[in-house]
Amino acid sequence: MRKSLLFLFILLVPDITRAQSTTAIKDALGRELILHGLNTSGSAKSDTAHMPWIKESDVEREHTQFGFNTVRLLIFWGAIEPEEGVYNEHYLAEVKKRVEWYTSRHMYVIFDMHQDVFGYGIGDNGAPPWAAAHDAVIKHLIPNKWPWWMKNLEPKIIKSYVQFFTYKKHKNRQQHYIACWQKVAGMFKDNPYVIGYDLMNEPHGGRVIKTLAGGFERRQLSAMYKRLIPAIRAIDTTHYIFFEPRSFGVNFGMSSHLPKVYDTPAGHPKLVYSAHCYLKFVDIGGDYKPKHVKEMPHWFAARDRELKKQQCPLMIGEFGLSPKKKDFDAYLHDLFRLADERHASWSYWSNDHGGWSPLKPDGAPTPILQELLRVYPQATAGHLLSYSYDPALKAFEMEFVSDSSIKGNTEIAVPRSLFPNGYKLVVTGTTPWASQADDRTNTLKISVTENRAHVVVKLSPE
Ligand code: 9MR
Repeated sequence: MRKSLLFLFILLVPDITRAQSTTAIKDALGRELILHGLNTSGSAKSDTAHMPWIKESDVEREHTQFGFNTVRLLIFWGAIEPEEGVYNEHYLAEVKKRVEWYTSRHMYVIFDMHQDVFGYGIGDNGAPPWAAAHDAVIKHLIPNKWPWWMKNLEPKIIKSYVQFFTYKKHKNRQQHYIACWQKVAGMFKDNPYVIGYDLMNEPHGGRVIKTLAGGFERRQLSAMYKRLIPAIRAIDTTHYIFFEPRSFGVNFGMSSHLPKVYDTPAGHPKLVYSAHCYLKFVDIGGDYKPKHVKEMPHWFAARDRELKKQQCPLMIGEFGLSPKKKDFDAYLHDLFRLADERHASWSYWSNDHGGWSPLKPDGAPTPILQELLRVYPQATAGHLLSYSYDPALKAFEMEFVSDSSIKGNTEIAVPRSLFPNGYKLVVTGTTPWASQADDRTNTLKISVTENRAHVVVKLSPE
């Protein structure tokens, strides 16, 4: 009896994983997309103009050398609406300029309405000072040398979050937040490479116990999304909406309590579930220890359960660690392997100068960059069944079912520096097929004429 139960379980498990892959982010041609890129950038939080450090040439480098097709671009409510009801048009124009550095190269932009510790003037960054529960810059009770997140325990920060999420009493705050998003959506709705809007970075409910126990996600966060999503849809019906669970605990691998999020109009959801992966306490300086090796699959298993409810693709909107930590490379390998199995997109935290960044202040790579350079299917003209990349062997494999009604090629990112002596390409399962390497963008285009062919693509060093 036991044996037969086990057999049944083994039979069912692959089906569960396969069910996840039926939902995908798609481009205008109908190709299934996988997004890889950087969070750009942490430094913008404290920059006086709220701008990332990058120049256009840095974007060009990401596009042509690193194989990234996406950026998660930080923007801030406090920068957009520094005074109640007054938008900073200059800031928005500067954002637009940077957006176009990416989108003119056909890289995708995800706007991340960032916040940490509620907002400017009170905690760290995000909301404008006028939206906080306390309107003066406060003297922090938590010492600066403590992990930054601990400031969330300060009473005035808690009160600010609680007021923001208590809609009935403080409608004004959310109404302005919603209007701020509508302003952004109005500016970018016609840019096809702005792929979506990440509604709120790492939502937090203020009261830690209530947040952990689920009340915050079940009621306030879910209700906020129910107001915000239709408001964005009134302006823009085409771009994806990226929504996050609460950050506290979920980032470590605990389960989220967020009820199913619905898009409008019903029946054509364009939603992406965007969770952050920071195993405890790797992100605040710990090494990648054997216990974490077990925790990583737990983090993904929690997301699998949530995706069964949410029924949409997964994005790992943030993950990152110091390259000085022991086994940082194993951490990233494990994360990428599990992400690829689920066809999850990702953006690394963060694109800055030094620290956890893939780049040093002089632009030279840190050891992180080497790990982020991967072969992956940026766009699949059909249904992607599986893909994997082994960084030790530099071996890539993907399987997909072709769809000849899609007027576009399958495109694979092949960062040039991975294959100094070139690579071998083997395509099986269909004839005829053709390939074309774009040396400028480091992408390999594969075209298949047959419909519903089960195509296998393998790539390895020459
Ligand atoms: O890495 C960032 C750290 O240097 C800052 O002090 C802190 C507060 O601004 O933010 C850290 O970045 C976090 C990001 O904003 C949200 N997700 C977790 C990131 C790492 O802790």
